[in-house]
Order: sequence, then structure tokens, then C-alpha cells
Amino acid sequence: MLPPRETATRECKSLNGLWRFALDAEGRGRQEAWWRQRLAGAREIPVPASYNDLFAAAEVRNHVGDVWYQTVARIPPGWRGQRIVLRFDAATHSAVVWVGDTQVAEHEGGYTPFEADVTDLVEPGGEVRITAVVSNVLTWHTIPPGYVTETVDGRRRQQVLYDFFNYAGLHRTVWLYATPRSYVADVTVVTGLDGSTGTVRYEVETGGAAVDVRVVLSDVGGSEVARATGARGELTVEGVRPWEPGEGYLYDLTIELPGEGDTPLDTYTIPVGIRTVRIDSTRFLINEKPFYFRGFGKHEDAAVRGKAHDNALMVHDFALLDWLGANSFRTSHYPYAEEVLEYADRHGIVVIDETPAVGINTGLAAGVFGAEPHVTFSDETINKNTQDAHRRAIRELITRDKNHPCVVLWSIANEPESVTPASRHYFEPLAAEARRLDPTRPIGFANVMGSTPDVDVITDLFDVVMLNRYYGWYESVGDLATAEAGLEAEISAWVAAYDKPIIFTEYGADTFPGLHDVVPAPWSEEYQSDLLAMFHRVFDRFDAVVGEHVWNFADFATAPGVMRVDGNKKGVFTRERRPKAAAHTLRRRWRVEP
Ligand code: GCB
Repeated sequence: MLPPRETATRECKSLNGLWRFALDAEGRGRQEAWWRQRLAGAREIPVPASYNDLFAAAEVRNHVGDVWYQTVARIPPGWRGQRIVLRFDAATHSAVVWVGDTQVAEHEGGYTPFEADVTDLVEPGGEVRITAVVSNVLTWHTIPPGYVTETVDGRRRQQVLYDFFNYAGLHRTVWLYATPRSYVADVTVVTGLDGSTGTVRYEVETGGAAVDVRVVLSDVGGSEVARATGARGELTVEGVRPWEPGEGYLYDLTIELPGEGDTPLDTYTIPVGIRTVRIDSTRFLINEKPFYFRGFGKHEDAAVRGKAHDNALMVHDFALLDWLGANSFRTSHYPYAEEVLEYADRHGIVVIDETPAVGINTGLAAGVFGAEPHVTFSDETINKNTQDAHRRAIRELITRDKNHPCVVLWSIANEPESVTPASRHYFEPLAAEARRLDPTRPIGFANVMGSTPDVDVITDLFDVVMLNRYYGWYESVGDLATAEAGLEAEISAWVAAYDKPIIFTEYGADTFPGLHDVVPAPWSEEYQSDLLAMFHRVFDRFDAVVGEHVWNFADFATAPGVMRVDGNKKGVFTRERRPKAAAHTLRRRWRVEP
């Protein structure tokens, strides 16, 4: 699905701003058809934002169920004769949308976009009422999974199986946009490199009446470097300037549907980074050069706005990554806003792109987050329906992000159960589906502590070993010598079992900012630094370890619990992005001064 973009033939109108908002505490709105009129008793709410932290009200923060959003938008008069589309970049976790009285969209999955052709429902120059009901409910059959319980006083409680606050709402931009009736619907590019020659294979999908396709590739200066006609083909670029980590060089691929004379019916441009990705034994090769991942698992998380995309925060976070000498991050534990990937493309930051499949592991949730004990895979819990939702989540992630050069690896799940025959049964078709959808990128999943190579049964389905390990924290806390021995032994076991690269996708320690000690005491800033240094010492003993992503970039909100004091404190930065001592430790290791 193409992101909305203004071109010579297209216009976009963001609907961001203050919308009307109503909490549906009793779940009456769908029956009473609240979309048919102005939302009664509505608050005003900013879009984009999570609704949870805005109103100083526990019933909003902890609400489980539907909330309603409504706005009135004017369709630009110049859009007459155009195809008009309404697009939500994200509605967490599911939504139904009406334009006027007509339902136009229904979508499950809180972190990927959906859209509807509303041409026949709107009048250019006129106003239109747009209403969305957004639900934050997670069930055994959603991705991520969860379940709802009742408290003694009859309130609903959402049990999540993961370690971050269940923020919900319209987290990203809502758009109206117009395209010609014959339009570029999608494009897929696959790039190649052979010495100084680059190739761009492309495939264009069109909508509306069948028309020709013409593509032009140009460099940063706007000079044409290659062109072709036809819906699919291959462009050759002599003297190519590749997209490299740290150097996000992008060409522009302009797709035109030629019309009469010089004016195209439709035109759409996507940035293209020419690069290759390949695994060779234990090496992770970008442009045939070994790449070592230095960076973090992150979250979309900030005070007040929760999980909303925010350009100020994005630019600042990338500046901090640069200050540290980081070259990559993982979109733990869901697809991030498309703006983030576009920024990473332009700045040469490498991304491990993850689906929202976090919590496919009831044993872990029971141990860490106090969930009730359940069997992970069963008819009553995670089953065929969940697997179908997971397949859709993989499909939506790959179709959205397939053209980003920054994305070099798909992570199809975080810390799933991976030691039972049922887990193999569940993951085998999903790994195959990811490969079918994108044969050009390696795939992996973040493996949970304890799922060592002697008991794991799914790693052979993947290309990379991605390990989340908490030696020195959840195991051997306060005893870094034992932790170091444990870590070294485990890496040795992986190296003996698999000829695959190993990326540490999580390691870290909760750290209370400002807590200092003369002895290495857990929760102190010194302990976090010492623990990271210990991991690094061990990583450096193994060639197969090709990456280190600290957990986490910054402190983040979680559900309350005995393990969490005002959220997860494993950040190297506080939630306000102040560095802890560990930030300086990492900078000394990572920052390669020119
Ligand atoms: C993990 C999870 C991550 C948690 C982290 C922790 O293994 O993948 O979501 O936040 O551990 O801090 O416990």
C-alpha cells in the first residue's frame, strides 16, 4: 500500500487536529448507531495521540472497549472528477469507519494502515462527517493476543501478554487524498548490485482503466539515470551510488501513467535505495560487506501522547542514536510509523522490522506479568484463528514496508513459545509465508531466555538467531561473574548448533536514574554500565555475534506491577531522553570518530 504523497497529479489533506471523542463505557455505541449523528457529550481529542494519558481520569486511562472519534472535513472543491480516498495510518487495535451514514472500512491490527475509496460518498466542496470506533480489546485471536477478565466490581480488565502499556486510539495521521481515476496503486522494487552497476527491478500495479506505465529513475540532483516502459521491468544504473548504512543515498523512481500529450494521467514517486542483503554462514552482508548491528530495541512511547507518532521526538531520537554511534534499531514490538522508516531510509539507519506478534507465550506472561496460567497453543487460547491473524499481520507489514532500503530483516514475532511441537506447527507456515512475500530479505524471530538450542524447535526455519538475554538481571542478578559464564556458555552452544549469524536483540538492566553506588548494585547506573560492558566483552569473543541491540533505548510506560516502578526502566535514556551513565559507556564503544 502506497503512502499518500503529493505529486503533480495528487493532493493530500491531513485530518490531524482536534476531533470529537467519546468513551463508550457501556459498549452501546454500535447498537445505537452513534455514527449517525454528532457524538453526544464529546470531549475534544488531538489526533494523533493515545487517548489514555490525556484527561487526568482513571476511567479513560484504564478503559477497555470502544471509544468514538468524529470529525467534519471539507472536501477540496478541486477534487471533482478525482478518486477520493480516506486513509488511517493506524488505529490501535481495531476500528470501524463511517463516512456520513455509510460504513467504509473495518480493520484489525493496531499498527498498519487501511483505507477506503470514498469517491461516491463525498461531494467536492462539501462537508463530510467521519466517524471511527476504535477498540483496544485484545483476545486470543488478535495479534498481539490478550484476554479480558472482570474485576469484583464488574469492571473489565484487559490482560496483555507483553511489557508495555496498552496505549490505544488514533496514533498516526488520518488522510483524505485524491488521485486520478486511473492511478498507480502499488509498486514493488528489488535492487541489485554488481560492482559499479546497480539494478532496480520494478513491478507496478495500476487501478482504474488499463493504461501504459512509464518509469524514470533520477539521482539526487534530479538527473535521469534510467527509464523504461511497461508495468514491470529492470533498470540498470552504471556508476551506481549504493544505499549504505550511515549513508542513505536515495534515487527517485517516478512512475507515470502517460495520458494525452505531455501531461501524465497519474504520477507517483518513491525513493529507492540500491543495496543488497545476504546471509553468508555467520555473516550478515549489506552490499556484500559484513554489517555489525549497534543500537537498540525501541518503543513508540512518550509522556502525554503515548504511542502517537511525533516528528519532534523522532528527529530527537535519531539525533541521540547518532550521538551514540548507533547504526540500527528494531521496531520492537510492532511496525512503527512510516515516517520513521522514511527517515531511516534517508539517514542510512538500518532497521529490523517487527510484526505486532508479541506475547505468543503464556508461560512467560504468567511468570513476568502475573497473567493466569494458560497453555499457549490450544483450541481455547492461541489457535488457528490467531495464526490467521498473524499471517495477515506479516502480510500487512511486508506490503507496507517492502520498498524501504533501511529494512534488512523481518522479525515475525517477539519471544514466542518455541520449544513445543505446537510452536513448530504454528510457526512453520508463517515463516514460509514471510519468505513467499519477500524472498529478498532474511527472516528471524526474537528468541526468549531459556529457549536454548537444545530445547528450541523453530530456529532452523529462520536465517538469523536473534537472542533476548537477561544474564545479570532476570538470572544471576548482582552476580556478573556467573552471568558472564552463563552467557558465554550459551553463545558457544548456539555457535555449535547453527551456522547462522547471531544478533543480540535484547540485553539490559532496569536502572533508576540518579541512583549511584560504589559497589555494583542492581538498579544503579553503575550496574547498568557494568552489565552492558560484560555483555560486550563476551560478544567480542565470538565472530558469529554480529549485532548488539540494548534493551531499551529509553524508559517506557508499562502496566503497573510488582516488577515495574512507573514503567520499565531499562532505558539508556530516561523517558524524557536524559542520558543515564550507560549512554556514555555505549558511546565510548560505538562512536567511531572520523
Ligand atoms: C523482554 C521483552 C521486552 C521486555 C523486556 C524486559 O524480553 O521482549 O518486551 O520489556 O524483556 O524488560 O523485561
